[in-house]
Amino acid sequence: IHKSFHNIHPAPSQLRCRSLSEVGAPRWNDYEVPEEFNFASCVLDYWAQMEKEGKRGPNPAFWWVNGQGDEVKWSFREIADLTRRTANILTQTCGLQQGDLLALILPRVPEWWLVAVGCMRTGIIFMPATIMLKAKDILYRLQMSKAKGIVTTDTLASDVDSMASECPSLKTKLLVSDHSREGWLDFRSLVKSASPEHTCIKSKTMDPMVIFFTSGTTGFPKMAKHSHGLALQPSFPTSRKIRSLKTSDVSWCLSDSGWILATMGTLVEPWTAGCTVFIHHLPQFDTKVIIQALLKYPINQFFGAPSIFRMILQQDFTSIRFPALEHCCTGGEILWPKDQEEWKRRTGLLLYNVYGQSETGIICATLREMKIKPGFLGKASPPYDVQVIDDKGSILPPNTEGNIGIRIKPARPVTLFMCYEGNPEKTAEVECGDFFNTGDRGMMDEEGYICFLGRSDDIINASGYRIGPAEVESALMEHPAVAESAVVSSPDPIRGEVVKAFIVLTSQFLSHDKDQLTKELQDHVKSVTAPYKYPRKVEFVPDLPKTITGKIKRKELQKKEMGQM
Ligand code: BCO
Repeated sequence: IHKSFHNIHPAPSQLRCRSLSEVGAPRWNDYEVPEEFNFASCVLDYWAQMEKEGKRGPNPAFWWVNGQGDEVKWSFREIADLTRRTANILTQTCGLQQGDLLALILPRVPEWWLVAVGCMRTGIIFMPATIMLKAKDILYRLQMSKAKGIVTTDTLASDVDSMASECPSLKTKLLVSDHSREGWLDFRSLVKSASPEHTCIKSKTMDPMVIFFTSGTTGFPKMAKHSHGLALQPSFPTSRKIRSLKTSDVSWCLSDSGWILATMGTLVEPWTAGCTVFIHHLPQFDTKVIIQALLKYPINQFFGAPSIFRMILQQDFTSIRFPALEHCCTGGEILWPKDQEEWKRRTGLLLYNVYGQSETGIICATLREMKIKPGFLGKASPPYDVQVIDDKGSILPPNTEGNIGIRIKPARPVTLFMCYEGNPEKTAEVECGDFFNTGDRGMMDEEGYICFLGRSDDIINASGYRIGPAEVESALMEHPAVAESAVVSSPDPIRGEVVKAFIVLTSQFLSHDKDQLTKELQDHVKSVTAPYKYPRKVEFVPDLPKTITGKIKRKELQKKEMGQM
């Protein structure tokens, strides 16, 4: 196990000599791909062994708090033990097998990490999703994926029960709760009695590991399927320099457990470096709680969407010093130069930008050792060769606007998604010559720094959430007041963008109070789909601009919204 890890993994400096003397010259580099890789056995079990040998230091590997005095601290050895137990629950008690799909819909509770790693150990493909999902969203995911299992909490269990008959593939339901529920396996009891003996599968690097649902302009979310190779990304020498994490670091990445940012930023990346993952349960986003946590705990690495930094800066302080904080990193949506300036002025800290997607992990980054260029994402992060391309896939010269593309020919990077599961058309659609077209517009300067210039399609990125307009329009259409709607992005000083709905009312609602109706429609969207998608802005219009064939011209509304018309 250790040999295979060190062959691909640059161990922390104090361990490097030992690993070199053990295995000879390392053969890893930014592009090399081992035939077999499993994050659980190659990385976590390695750190558990280092702990056993007294070579890691006393910091916990996992540190969870909930703000009400509850705290969980686990070492790597404890995580290894608990995730092996989880692996046994998944295979023996639930009867799941390598290649089966499991929906993982939990808030930030410690069990999320156990189930994710338990899946890695068994080859069960996990599908993280936000706890904000509503019944219909879950039904769609279960039916699309033909998931054989689901892990969730009391909040969603009754929704799942009400639709289980429509999901014939669903065989097993695991509940993470302090109470039991009929028809559900009780994870917390099972983990206590499960055997800690388990042999991790020998996964091929290109075997599937995880699926993220990701929104598009049309239709409902697609399933971006990733191999175990995704978990190799933080092992690559350049990626390690993004945050330069070390074993003594305490890293807090504030992402909902449903996004790729959680899988990478709260699990794979920090644990590759052997550092402490700090998690605050934070069921409701609260800026004051974040500030208090940064003041109270020895968090020295902080990662969150730009909106989170902007929301912190909205608080009433002229200057603040977080005692332990050294490095701040942000990504997931646009970061404005003024955010970086303001953060530096008021906290004394630099704010580093990274850029990625559910399909890719991190594509570009401003490494900790690089100079920050305000307004730029940073440079391509290997294994990605990132270029700005035209619509035919030809590379454009520096300082020319085009599509941000990732080279996939002659070789597809191991960390890039494998495909949109069950959707070869959409998978083919995002290929453009020798490149994967991210759908983002950008420009590269002479030094290789890339800047983000917006989406080429209608996807909305509201405070780091990727939202397909069709999903919101379809939710609105369920309300009797809505005859037609068009949903676009609208600029917002804090959230970067917000969802705006242009609505044509049905005749019986024309005389209704507009403020009341706005609130009613917002609440309606929150109740039928994940609430982060609700239109924060609503405008009632007599009609919508359309093409001659009757297609709504979202672009026209969008341009108006951006003040370009
Ligand atoms: O704004 P409101 O208060 O009216 O509504 C909020 C919530 O109160 C509400 N809500 C939540 N759960 C609910 C509910 N309503 C009904 N029932 C429930 N169960 O829904 C609204 C949620 O909106 P929000 O999350 O946008 O707003 P909030 O709470 O102010 O949070 C702000 C942020 C910044 C914390 C949040 O937007 C956020 O976490 N953004 C980051 C997203 C992210 O991590 N993106 C990264 C994706 S991965 C990636 O891009 C790849 C690579 C780097």
